Amino acid sequence: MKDLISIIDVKNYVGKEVKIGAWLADKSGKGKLQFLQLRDGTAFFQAVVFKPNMIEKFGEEAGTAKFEEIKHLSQETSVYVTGTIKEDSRSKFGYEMDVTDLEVIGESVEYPITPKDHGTDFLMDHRHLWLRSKRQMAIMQIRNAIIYASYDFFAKNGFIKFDSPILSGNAAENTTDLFETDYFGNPAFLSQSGQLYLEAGAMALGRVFDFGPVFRAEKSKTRRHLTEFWMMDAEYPFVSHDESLDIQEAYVKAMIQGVLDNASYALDVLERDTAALQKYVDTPFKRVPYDEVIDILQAHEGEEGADYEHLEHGDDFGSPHETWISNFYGVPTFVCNYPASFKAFYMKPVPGNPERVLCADLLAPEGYGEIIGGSERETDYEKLLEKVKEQGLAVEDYDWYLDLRKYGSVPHAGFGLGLERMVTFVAGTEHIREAIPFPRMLHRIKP
Ligand code: ATP
Ligand code: AMO
Repeated sequence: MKDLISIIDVKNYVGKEVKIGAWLADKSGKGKLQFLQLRDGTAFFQAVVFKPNMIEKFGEEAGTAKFEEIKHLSQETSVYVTGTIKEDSRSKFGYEMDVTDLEVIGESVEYPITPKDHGTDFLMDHRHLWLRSKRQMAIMQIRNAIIYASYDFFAKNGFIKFDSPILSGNAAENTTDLFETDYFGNPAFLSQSGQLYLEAGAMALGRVFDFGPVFRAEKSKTRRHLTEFWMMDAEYPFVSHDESLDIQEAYVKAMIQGVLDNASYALDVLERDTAALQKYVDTPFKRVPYDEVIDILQAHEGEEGADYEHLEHGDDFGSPHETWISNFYGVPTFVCNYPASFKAFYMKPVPGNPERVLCADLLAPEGYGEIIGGSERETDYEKLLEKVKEQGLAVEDYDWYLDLRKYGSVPHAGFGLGLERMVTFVAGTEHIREAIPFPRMLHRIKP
């Protein structure tokens, strides 16, 4: 509607009378005063209704009736509120409104989510309403700032947006967590990653990126796993593994800076340590070979906080190892050159050490664990064919992918970043379920 302003912008209207479209998040008051907590998706703030002002404006009878109506408004009633903006140093937000008029748009029946504590299952069952809370609004604003910073980074660095398909005839990552569907009588799979298609894109268009939903039938109930999540995938030709890490580091820093610059209100709501975030932007990320990480894990085993299982060289990390490593370094850390034995078929071996591959996982600090997986890709047709066979994949499913190595194969690398893991880390929240509007997990597909 014309002439409405957003709550986040009220700082520009001090001393002026403005109109806001909002919902009533909470209300309190006594005697001649009512305090309304209003929200409009941009921010929350307080509007004050003073009965004598209502009477002065509307007359004794109508003014009293208006004040009584306001006093009895229920939570989540939608309203147009008109009033004068003033600075208020007592509130954290810094501004409030002296109400001169209020018009109800839509009434609200008894609202299930009251400003008291509810259990996680209850909140998840009411996700469509839970999203209206201040905390969820802040997390979604951070998600949005990350997405915009992402597009900005790719645009400024010469990447073309290249859309990979969601329905696919082959696995991209592994064959164990595929969602299968019926495609006119034949099996098809929901995409686990757009990577293989992006490699075709890179050979056609140069630097490419893709942002879309991916699906993994993860039977895990960790705080880091969803079955449907959004992945930022990028692929670039003529780039080595080390240069690829430079790109990833610059990308992650650009996203964090984008949130610091454009979502400061949300960070404030979540009480996120912004000095720590700024440090991650200003400090070089660490790059540590997998084998060195194993040595460090072994050396610290049994110490306080290091109660993870013993690992030998060649073993994969479990969640407790990842959490510990990610705390240990204090800044985002690339763990490089993992064993080929548990990594995907398309990764290129380390020259002179075929048991290790030119890959890296980026672990976020503060115990957040892996946020990016990336690698340099095998470019040789025969070696790639051998890997496909070795991992028990059907060669005929990958003929198109193998073709990419027949017609002008070049060194190339790329990575995939799980958006919701990035959001959880930057927002400083506990569980990945809050990082996406409607989370899909092992036991959750509704609402
Ligand atoms: P993620 O690994 O997080 O699923 P990814 O696709 O890179 O992403 P892997 O590299 O196979 O997966 O696993 C990395 C880490 O993810 C593991 O070390 C572990 O921390 C965690 N993880 C993966 N699957 C499970 C599971 N089913 N249960 C608990 N943790 C898991
Ligand atoms: P990978 O399998 O490591 O790599 O996945 C990339 C990133 O996706 C995120 N992620 C998840 N997020 C939420 N829920 C899950 N179940 C989940 N699984 C993974 C993580 C992870 O780092 N094709 C490669 C990328 C590439 O090399 O280009 C790939 O998919 O943040």
